[in-house]
Amino acid sequence: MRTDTGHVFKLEDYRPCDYLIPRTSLDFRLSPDATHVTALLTVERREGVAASAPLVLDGDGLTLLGVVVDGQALAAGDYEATPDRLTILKPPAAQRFELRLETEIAPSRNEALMGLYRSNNVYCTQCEAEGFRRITYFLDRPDILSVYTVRIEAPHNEAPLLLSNGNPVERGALANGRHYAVWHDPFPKPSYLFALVAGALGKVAGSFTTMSGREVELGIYVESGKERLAGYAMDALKRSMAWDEEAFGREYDLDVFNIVAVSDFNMGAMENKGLNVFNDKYVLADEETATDADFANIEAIIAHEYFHNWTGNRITCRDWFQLCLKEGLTVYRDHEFSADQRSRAVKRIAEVRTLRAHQFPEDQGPLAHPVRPRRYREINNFYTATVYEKGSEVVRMIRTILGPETFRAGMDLYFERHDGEAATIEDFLKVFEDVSGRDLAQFALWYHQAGTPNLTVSSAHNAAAKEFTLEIEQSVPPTPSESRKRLMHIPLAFGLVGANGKPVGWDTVEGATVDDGVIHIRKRRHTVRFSGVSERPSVSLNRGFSAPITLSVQQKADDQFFLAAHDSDAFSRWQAFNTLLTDALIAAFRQILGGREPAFAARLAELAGRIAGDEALEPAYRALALALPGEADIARDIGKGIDPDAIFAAREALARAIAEANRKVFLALYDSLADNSPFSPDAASAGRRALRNILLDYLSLLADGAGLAARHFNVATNMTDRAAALAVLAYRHSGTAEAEEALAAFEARYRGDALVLDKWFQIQAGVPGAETVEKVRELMRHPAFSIANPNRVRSLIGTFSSANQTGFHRPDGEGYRFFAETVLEVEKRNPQVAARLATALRSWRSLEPGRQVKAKQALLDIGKAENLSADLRDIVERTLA
Ligand code: 0A1
Ligand code: ZN
Repeated sequence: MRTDTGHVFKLEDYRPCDYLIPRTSLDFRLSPDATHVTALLTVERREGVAASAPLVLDGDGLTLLGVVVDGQALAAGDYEATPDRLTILKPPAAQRFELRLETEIAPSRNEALMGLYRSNNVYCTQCEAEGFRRITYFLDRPDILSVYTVRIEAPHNEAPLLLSNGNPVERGALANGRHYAVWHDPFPKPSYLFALVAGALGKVAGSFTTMSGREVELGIYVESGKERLAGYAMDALKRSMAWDEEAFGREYDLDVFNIVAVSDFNMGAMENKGLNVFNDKYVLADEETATDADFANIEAIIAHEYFHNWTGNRITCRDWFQLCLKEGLTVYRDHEFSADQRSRAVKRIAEVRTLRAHQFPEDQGPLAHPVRPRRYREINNFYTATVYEKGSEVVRMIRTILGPETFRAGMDLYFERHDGEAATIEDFLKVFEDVSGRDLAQFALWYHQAGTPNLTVSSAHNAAAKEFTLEIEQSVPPTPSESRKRLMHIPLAFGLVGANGKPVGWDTVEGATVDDGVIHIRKRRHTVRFSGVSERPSVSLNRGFSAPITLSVQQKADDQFFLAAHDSDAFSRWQAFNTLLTDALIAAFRQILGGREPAFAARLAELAGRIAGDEALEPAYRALALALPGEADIARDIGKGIDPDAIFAAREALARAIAEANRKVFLALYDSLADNSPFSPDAASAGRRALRNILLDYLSLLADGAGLAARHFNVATNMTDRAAALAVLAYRHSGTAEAEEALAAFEARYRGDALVLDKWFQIQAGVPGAETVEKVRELMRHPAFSIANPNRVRSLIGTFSSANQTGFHRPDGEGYRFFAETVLEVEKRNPQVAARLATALRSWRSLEPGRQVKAKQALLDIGKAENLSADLRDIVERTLA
């Protein structure tokens, strides 16, 4: 485990390396406890660098067996080796030389799951961000691009399959039942994209003909016997390949494209060139084992990793500060893909919900950082919602500002100008400036400045003068180490809506540039005057969520109700209803804290009923509208003095009020949505299931709710319905015979399938209330649970600490104590997963004082542990700062 050196990496310290490595040949003799790695590196001194400059290579926990330079073994005084660094003190005078390194590593003992490790008897690698240095010494940084040739040797019976990046070149049998394979990747790549997989796996084969007519062989490798579960992933891959050609003109470039699913993986998946490695959760699916949400995630992640081939691999990042260059852009691309494959409006609402749930709290708390950070201690901790999701929103805003054609021209220029390079955010912005002739300097603050901007908006209508006015003021809140903020360029899409629901036009507008339905906010204050507006319109703001901001709108509830029923922009219509729900929940929270019964306006529940039954709206949209803001969303909008029990009570009360007011409509709709047709994971069918399942959630609050949910569970023919019913039983009817029976039946049915059992862990970890912490402790002793497996840890401990507000934030602090102890237990094996878990306490300062003290103590307790990893120390110290 890498302990903290305290070193802070700074963007302004970037310097190109003195040396390059244009060619890398690797030879692996695989063995679980002693894998022998020989690296033959062609090293080139950069023009102008003195011959005396030492060559300093990165390592991490390596055992060096030998160093040879240009065929000569180095004498002891010619180099210095530690497990974490190899320095060639006096490299040869020639500009180019060959360095041969031998190292030995133990994949079976690698529990951090970085570098070369074993998962389920399969050898696999994870090198992003700095895992390659756990395999051999190297210039392990993304601006060192090298052409790799890889030879892998292993016993045939243990590892019949030998895969690496690029195209297969050669394979053959050796003595003693051993065999080998050679792979060559002609595209220069950084070390973080290196991959190797070896083992016994089942294969699903496919093929794709590219736009220029080349045949690409596709392979998805999974645990033997699970091939049937990879069909959806294969289909998603082919659709992704076709979409990238059509939407961005990007063609695949190798003869083969392989995906391997492994069961121990720190993140979702990894875009290694020509050999993507996936967490098996994002590959394996059928109706029996996967929910509709799982299918949608698989489609999105398969696409995401594939799209990295151009945005990340062909054009990579100069340094890790530029991570959003590949991640923000690739998330944007996968969002667009899913929007095209499914319903655009529904997809957009789901994206915004995710952004608000994960990125907003990050941006508003102690871990806030710019989309392109300027400092880091541990890069693993910067694979964040800000870099990914806000990074994607920034790309979307560029498209909004420039328009679709100019945006596409900019992307074309980006691919043309930077192919084969390690680029920066400045390079990316420059292509859009060049194609549009615009200055994006103020816009660039979206990359450089942390914090969620807020717009305060008020409106006035002067009937006599036929003038409608918007007063808009921007502010960007202070964030850690950035107390003063500069004014941003915010593209605010909007519409004026008349009493008949139709758009209201105007004659002239002054006070801001208004262009194609977008007000360009650039100053602190804008008074935007629309002339020729005779009737007072309702104003629909941030349509399509054109900018990742918060809005404080002085708007009458009548206007919100009107927009929730009539806004022609589907996103804003959803937003209007969601704002009404949030406002009602916050009011109820305050009533509860004041010792009163919460009360809700009857028209809110009525509107919920009307939306539920509105056949003009897609079922998936209706389901999203009916989903009440989550407890954490409500907490975020309240801001401080959070008592999660009061929020929970407010939310339950509103759910009950809506259910009671709409019992008949909901029941009739619930019955009419019952579906006996064969299962299909398509978006329309999934939308109908989503609507029916949210209706079940409401109906379960009424008489015989447990019975209804139990019947739903028992007759379910797919995992979406089964898991939804189980969650309803566990959350709302915990401890009843119905809930206990369903939980037991689920466990019995899926006992042998850890991935499915994760849902069972997850549902139980999410059960609201004080008892859950004990239940989670008990489940950690379940035979299917393993603290070494990231999926198990995330399902049980991650769900408890980041999604169970009342359980985790138990007033006596027991949730926090369990959390501190468990994070440290996970950290012993896997610091990266532990650090991610630890972010669950990032909003501790918004809690009410009693819980705040206890949460802080838990963080201090983690911080006191000896030999804390760099990963965990970084999170704990920033959270407490
Ligand atoms: N680049 C991957 C994410 C990823 C990052 C780090 C990892 O290390 C454990 C693994 C994966 C992506 O964006 O999909
Ligand atoms: Zn990515």
